[in-house]
Amino acid sequence: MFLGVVPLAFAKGEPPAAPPAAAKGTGCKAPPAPACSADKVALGPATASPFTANAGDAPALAAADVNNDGKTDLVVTHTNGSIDVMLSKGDGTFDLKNTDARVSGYGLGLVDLDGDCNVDLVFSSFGSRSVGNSVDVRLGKGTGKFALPQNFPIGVDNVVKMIFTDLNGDRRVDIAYEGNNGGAPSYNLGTGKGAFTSPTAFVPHDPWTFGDVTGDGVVDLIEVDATGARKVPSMCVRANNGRGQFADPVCYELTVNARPRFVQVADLNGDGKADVIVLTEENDSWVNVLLNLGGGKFDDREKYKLDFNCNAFLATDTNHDGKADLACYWGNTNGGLFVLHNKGDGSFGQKPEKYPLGGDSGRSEEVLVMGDWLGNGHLGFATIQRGTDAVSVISAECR
Ligand SMILES: [Ca+2]
Ligand SMILES: [Ca+2]
Ligand SMILES: [Ca+2]
Ligand SMILES: [Ca+2]
Repeated sequence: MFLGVVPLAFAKGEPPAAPPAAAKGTGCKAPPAPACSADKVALGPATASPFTANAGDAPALAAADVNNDGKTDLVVTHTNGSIDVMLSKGDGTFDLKNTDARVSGYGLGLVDLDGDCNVDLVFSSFGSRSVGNSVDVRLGKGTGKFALPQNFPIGVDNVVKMIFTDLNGDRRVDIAYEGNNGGAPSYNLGTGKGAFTSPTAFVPHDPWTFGDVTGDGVVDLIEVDATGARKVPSMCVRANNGRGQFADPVCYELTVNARPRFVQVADLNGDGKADVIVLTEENDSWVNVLLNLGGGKFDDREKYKLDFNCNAFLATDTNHDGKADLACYWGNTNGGLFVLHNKGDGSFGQKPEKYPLGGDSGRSEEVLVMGDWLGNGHLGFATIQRGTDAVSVISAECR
């Protein structure tokens, strides 16, 4: 599991509750208008942005504008229990501040929980100072600083995946997660004030995510069942009844019989219906595209063989045409960031663009996040550069 899905999940979730009249901060401003047309945008080259050295491994990375200046910032967790807040300077470099915390896991999220327009920080705690099976919430002040932690019990230990979205249609952000140390994947509903209620297990097949594929305005549970209960791996929709309870699965067989690794939900053909993309891998990697026909019914229309592997995989609109593209990070010496451009109808016929990131991550799953590092309205990418105490940042520049 990796945490690269988290920022994308923010984008797909319902917005947090409307800010109170006396709200401070400017974080609810619209993002900067694109400074140039998509054909003038060029990604890269990758630059290394150092984080705190010798703070242990950096398992998680998240991106959001934490000081409300229109430029996306980064947060990195360390296995020594501390957190780096990296404020974007707007030129592809960052101002770094290391804060003591009690983290060392993959559970990290940046999301506005209390609707004050300031991004808040959520992280799982484990290790010697942890409060077991819990997350810490630190409410953002909109300046890049965060209030003291509030601790909330969750259903698992050792979180390896966290998704923030609204599961019960009350426009308050909820948290869903899974761990690798026992306990079923669960969710806690958000109160809209930065707190969470008690955990509810929902037991999905892996990989899983959320997206509104039935078009009723509430996110459904999307999972890939490769347990052998079905002949071949199948993408399954479990419709949300609007209260965070999921119906029995309705499944669609994939045409590639290989191990599912990642699932993403995004509109690929611009018809307003959320489509599903499953990345499967055996010896070869395949992108399986399932277009939403409406009412939660799917057509397994296309599959694409990749000549590379993916340690992280995102469906994301890179050129502002309303149709999601695909991004894959392969942490291999021959690897890098690969972007597959959507032709506009949900097909991916063109050769992927490759952006070298340097080094071998040596991991099977990695983190890939997106952000407007320059404040120019265009999204670039970032990932952790293993072994160098740095984040690799690819900016989207207007040329
Ligand atoms: Ca910022
Ligand atoms: Ca907040
Ligand atoms: Ca909610
Ligand atoms: Ca669609």
